[in-house]
Amino acid sequence: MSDPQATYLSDYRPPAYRVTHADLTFDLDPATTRVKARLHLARHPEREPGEPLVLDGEGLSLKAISLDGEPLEADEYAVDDKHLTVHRVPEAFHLDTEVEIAPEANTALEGLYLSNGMYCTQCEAEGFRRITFYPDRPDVMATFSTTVIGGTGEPVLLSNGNPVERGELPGGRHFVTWEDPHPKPSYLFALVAGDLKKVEDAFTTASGREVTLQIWVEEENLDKTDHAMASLKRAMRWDEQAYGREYDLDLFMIVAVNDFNMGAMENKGLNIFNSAAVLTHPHTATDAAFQRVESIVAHEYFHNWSGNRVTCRDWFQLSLKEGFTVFRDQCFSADTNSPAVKRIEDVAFFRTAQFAEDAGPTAHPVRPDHYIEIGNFYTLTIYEKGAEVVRMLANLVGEAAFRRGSDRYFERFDGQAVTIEDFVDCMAEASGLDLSQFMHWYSLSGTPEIDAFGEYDYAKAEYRLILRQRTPATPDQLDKQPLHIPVRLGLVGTKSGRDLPLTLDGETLGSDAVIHLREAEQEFLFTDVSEAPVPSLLRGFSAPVKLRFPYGREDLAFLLANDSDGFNRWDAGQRLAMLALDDLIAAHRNGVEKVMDPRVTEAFRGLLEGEPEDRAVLAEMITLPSEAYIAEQQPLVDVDAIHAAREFMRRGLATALRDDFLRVYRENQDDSPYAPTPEQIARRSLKNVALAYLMAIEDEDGVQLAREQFEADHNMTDVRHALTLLTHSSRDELSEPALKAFGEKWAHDPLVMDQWFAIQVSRPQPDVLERVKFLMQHPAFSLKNPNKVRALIGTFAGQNRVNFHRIDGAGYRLLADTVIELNRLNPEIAARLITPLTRWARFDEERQELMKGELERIRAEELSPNVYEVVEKALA
Ligand code: B3K
Ligand code: ZN
Repeated sequence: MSDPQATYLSDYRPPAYRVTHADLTFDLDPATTRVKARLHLARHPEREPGEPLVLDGEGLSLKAISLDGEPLEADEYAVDDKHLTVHRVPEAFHLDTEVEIAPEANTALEGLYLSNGMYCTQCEAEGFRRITFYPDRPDVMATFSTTVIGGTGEPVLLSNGNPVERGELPGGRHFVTWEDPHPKPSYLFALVAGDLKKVEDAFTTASGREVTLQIWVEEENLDKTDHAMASLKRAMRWDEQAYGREYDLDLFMIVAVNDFNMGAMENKGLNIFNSAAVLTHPHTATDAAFQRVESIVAHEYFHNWSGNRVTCRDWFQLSLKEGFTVFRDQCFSADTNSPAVKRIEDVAFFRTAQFAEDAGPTAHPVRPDHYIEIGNFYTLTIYEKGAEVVRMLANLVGEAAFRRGSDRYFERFDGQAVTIEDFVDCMAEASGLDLSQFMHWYSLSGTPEIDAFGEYDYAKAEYRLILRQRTPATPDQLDKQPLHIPVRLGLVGTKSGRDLPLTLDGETLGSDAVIHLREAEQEFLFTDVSEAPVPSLLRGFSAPVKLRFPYGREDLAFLLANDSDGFNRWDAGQRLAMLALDDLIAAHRNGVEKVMDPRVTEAFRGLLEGEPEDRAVLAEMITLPSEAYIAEQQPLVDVDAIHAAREFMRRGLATALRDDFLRVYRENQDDSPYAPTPEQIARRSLKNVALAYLMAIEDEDGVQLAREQFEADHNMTDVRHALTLLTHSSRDELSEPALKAFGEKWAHDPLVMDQWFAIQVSRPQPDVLERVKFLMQHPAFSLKNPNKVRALIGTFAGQNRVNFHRIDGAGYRLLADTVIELNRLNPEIAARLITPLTRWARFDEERQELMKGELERIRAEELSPNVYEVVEKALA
């Protein structure tokens, strides 16, 4: 398997043959499922006549093949481990093949597999070739008819489109035939068969079409579908209003499965979901899970237009559908919940995780120019940075032109497979803007940095702002050009505390404006600035860059108290905390006494004792930057010093503001029945942040409240938070009984057990590694289930920084052992799991050696292309 070949964007050619219609029949069986395919094919007009037909196919056992009804002789075709080649074919013809596959042996969860006895498929990106021989590329769009034959174990048989026929067959078998009238690429094919129950609802589209909505689950989960259904209906309405997009079939189905590599999949008319991304109940799911379900349901639904009706020409264009669809789901969630909190959460995550990806050995542009395994490119850069790039476009062209551009895009390219240029061209045409420099955002990897300097001239009433941009080299690109960067800003008057009117080059811009940085260095001179300002830069995180400005701590405290932009107020608080944390980290490393910066304490006091405003934003503002974010800001990551500094600050704040935290907790305690409303979620977040501070000093009232909150068992958000605080405390008599009670109560519910695993393995106590190993033997754990792997191993390696980076290397060893085992079972998940080891260059030499040693141990194995690609890059 070693030394797999790379695919290059520059090699793109249209397919030699197109499929106009595919007729499939599945005779299901765990060990030998028979797949018959009749493909109607025709030469692509841009390709020469006479080329052989080459179809993709992996792990298929070919049983029969004929062309236009004539069986082929052995010398008329060839099969290897990746392809079926028919040497001579006419201009237009149909090809019949029959293959056998074994769903029960499929642990990679790509193609057709079994999950909890239920048949399901995952075809994106290249899973369809594990089902039948096919030109498995997104620019081949065909209509599909699919007949599914099952037995008594599969009363429900589903596929894309509408059911058109069903009937009984001999031997207790039965079938359903589905027709999907919309041409689609093979990656959107889906099939589900099993003993499922449904919840049904209806939606009337803007033009009056009745759509049946179904959510299919295992019987015991029937009471966990309300929120997903309500979210789906909200998303359908929103897409009509925000983008003028209606649903286009009579039926829309969602199916929940337990074993799934990702969150969900947007198959046409039949979305398949990881059960964690669809099932909710106040007693089993937290607020965060409710919000995640809402956004994923919306995301997959939005793909119906951004992805399915208009799809990608090739996988290099993946962000065309993913970046745009993430942007769409972010806007939807912002409209449905608190927009400021949504932005804060998204950016906090982005700056931690995507910046780290950009700074590591797997850095790549939003549109990569080559890959070995496309499965490795479902990344934060493609998704989240792709969404930031679309957001910049939306801000550059303005709301109305953005809508005209998207209308144009959907109308012009409906039913086609297109490129990122096609999308940006529509925006350029709709706005009249020249977006050619902007296109660099798609080809540049790494995080651009802006160094900003400002000067106020009192006598001239001028403020001079200088912006310098550069993008540091990444392993894949050494030299980078300047980008077109929209910088939203305001100048906040130090006397008035208000945004000052902005006049730039004689033009009045209002008090909040976007300036365009295009040069490596550019000067902006604001005139008529009536008082000395503090600049509020990059408001709303208007571009995915690192911005440095020599703010003093007083400036930051001032912005935290006065900035009119909620996002930048929060950011000012984070920056202030970061400056103080830097001192504490240095003190820890130098072995000198740590001293709490009173400006941080006073700023937090001001927030807690000020006017009670948006509680959700307040909860974010009094949360310290995460250890992972702090690490991102350091030249060399010292995990122990970061942990010690952050804990010191948490305890310092808790000690100084104990009464405020207690009061805030009590004021926001609420016994009304659970609802995932923004108002309730805000109260719970604020109350729980306050409780976390009290527990940081193991305050007796705090301990008591945490216990009561756990025992009250009011809703999973509160229970889980209390359990986490008890489990992470230093007192075993608090943690052990609660963990035991929770584990016993929820032993039957796999999604709750995932939380139970995650809480335990994120404990700061040094014995946690032994606990991870112990829990890997727990009957509820299985390496074959991606949710379990993420909950236990993923959480430990990704979130328990002090213990994962133990200096004896035991954390690294455990991760590498797991990757080696998973490489055989599920390459996609194995490759993702390696991420923390790939970041070795950020640590001290001793840890670097240990981490590289583990990567080398992995490299010595027989590797899947997925793991091979990541390990090679990490060790390059
Ligand atoms: N498009 C899918 C991702 C599939 C990835 C498979 N390796 C989910 C989504 O982004 O909506
Ligand atoms: Zn998506």
